[in-house]
Amino acid sequence: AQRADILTRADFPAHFIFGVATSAYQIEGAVHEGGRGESIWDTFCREPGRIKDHTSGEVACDHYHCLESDLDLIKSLGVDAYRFSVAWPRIQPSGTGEANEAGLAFYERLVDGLTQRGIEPHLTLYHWDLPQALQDVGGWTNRQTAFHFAEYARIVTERLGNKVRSIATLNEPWCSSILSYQIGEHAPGWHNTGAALSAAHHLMLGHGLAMREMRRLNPSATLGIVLNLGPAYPATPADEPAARIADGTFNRWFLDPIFRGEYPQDIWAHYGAYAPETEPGDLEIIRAPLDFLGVNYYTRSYVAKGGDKPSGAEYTDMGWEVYPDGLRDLLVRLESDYTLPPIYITENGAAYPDVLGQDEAVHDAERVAYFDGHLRAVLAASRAGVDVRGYFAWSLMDNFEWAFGYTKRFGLVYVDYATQQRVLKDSAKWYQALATS
Ligand code: GBH
Repeated sequence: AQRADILTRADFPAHFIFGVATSAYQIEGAVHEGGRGESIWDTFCREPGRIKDHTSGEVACDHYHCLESDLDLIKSLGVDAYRFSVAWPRIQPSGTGEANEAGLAFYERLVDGLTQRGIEPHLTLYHWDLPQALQDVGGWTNRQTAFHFAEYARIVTERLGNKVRSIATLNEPWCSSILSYQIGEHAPGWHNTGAALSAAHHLMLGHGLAMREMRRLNPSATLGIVLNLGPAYPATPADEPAARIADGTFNRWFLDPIFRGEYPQDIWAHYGAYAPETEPGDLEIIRAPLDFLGVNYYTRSYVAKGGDKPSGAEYTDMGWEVYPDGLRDLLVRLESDYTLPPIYITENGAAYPDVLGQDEAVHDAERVAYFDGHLRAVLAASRAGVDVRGYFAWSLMDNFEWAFGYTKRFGLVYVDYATQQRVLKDSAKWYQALATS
């Protein structure tokens, strides 16, 4: 539960920023407007059995049309920063060629609207909505996609580079490779380990190429990447080897190329014939120096042979264990194992089965406790010497939760999808009190 001693800004390092985050496909809707092309998520959502409630992001939170009032909503929370993503198919409807002016203009309105309200814009280039036309020629398994991504990054940076506080290349490349091409839970829904590792390599190559392009164009920009990370804990000493593999495939497979310019040898051997084809020079490109690392943390992995669960654990509506100490341990370990730039927690949050009460309120005490616990874990890491500069709650509002459709609610703000009414949950009020303390 939430502690009695209330967190305030004074507990955090000077200039620490509090923000909220979203992504394009999860909130925008308006998929046929402004010249937007199709993305792999439009296709995926039409395939039977892919999305739990058979929905899609076609309307979502209708943010595309509610932009001005959503900007006011963000402002009302008193936060310093807003993290959003740009939909590649709004900028290049078929993934290559001429920029689509209406797409650029939409994000320029968003960025200007934030700045006018005194909120820092933090832009993510790729939060999973690959143009379908690129998927038609193999998606991220096609090496050319990395070069197309760098071109897209150039277009966005030319227009918005001077107006945003930071640019992240990719959100969670583990999800857009392993979860998408091996586990098949996300678009394009493949079940092919070799393809997934080739996709992961091309995502990282695309990240490196985009970094190079954006640096050239805008040497003063603040550039980085967002990784989903989580420590793996062995249940018993006998589970240690399996935990090393879990850590290696989830964390080190991405961290090592980006921060050391090499793949982890134990996991390369573990993948055997599935290991990706690389070209000379790729890892030099991938290890481009970064200005920040974005860390998305939701839960830990608990590695036990019989699949046992940790005793006394609590779980969110996703079935993910609530384990704030994992965030502290992760940050401390990152700082000791790698030479890192400043860190931002770019996502952290929890789904709970919220209900809008007769009192027009949502009493989500569990979510408040989740945020409180994880912010304290950030503080513990910061006191242990980790350079954490900010925290973005996931998410600003309830939205399209990928394969779970609208069945899971992660928002600080409740969305009534029938009316598009937004209602501040108790957690939003709690976060607002912290941000304005
Ligand atoms: C983020 O992904 C996304 O960036 C965001 O768009 C999304 O809405 C949000 O999380 C909530 O899902 O799957 O049981 O093995 C987070 C994806 C979640 C993947 C935790 C790994 C580990 C637990 N990660 N998951 S499990």
